[in-house]
Amino acid sequence: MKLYYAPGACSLAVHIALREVGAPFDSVAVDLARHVTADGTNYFDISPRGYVPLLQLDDGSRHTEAASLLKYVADVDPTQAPIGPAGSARRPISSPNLQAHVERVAQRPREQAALVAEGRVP
Ligand SMILES: N[C@@H](CCC(=O)N[C@@H](CS)C(=O)NCC(=O)O)C(=O)O
Repeated sequence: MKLYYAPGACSLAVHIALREVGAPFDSVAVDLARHVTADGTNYFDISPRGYVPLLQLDDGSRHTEAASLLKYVADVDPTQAPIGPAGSARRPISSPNLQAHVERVAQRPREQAALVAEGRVP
């Protein structure tokens, strides 16, 4: 897997989740001001909307939307899954609530980054 991310952006939630489950992955930093990767690739050639996070799977398919990626990562290794395997007692929250919770987690880094950008957090 390969995670396209930007420091301080909402990709941080997926980055943390990948490390938490111990998934092997490469990471590629994206300069969102210029939409280029560290090696100079035009990021719009990789992600037509130019957003991070983007997760490229080993089959080459590319996926976006932090909340969806978080659920994918949680299921990479069900024994490590922070939300437990689907259908198990470790995943006790009903699906609609789980979705809302995952979306809140995905949103949190974006809120923090906005506070820093506004100078409200050192
Ligand atoms: N709905 C997307 C939104 C992703 C998003 O807004 N990413 C921001 C960083 S937090 C971005 O890449 N912005 C690039 C841009 O505005 O060009 C998700 O939840 O993953």
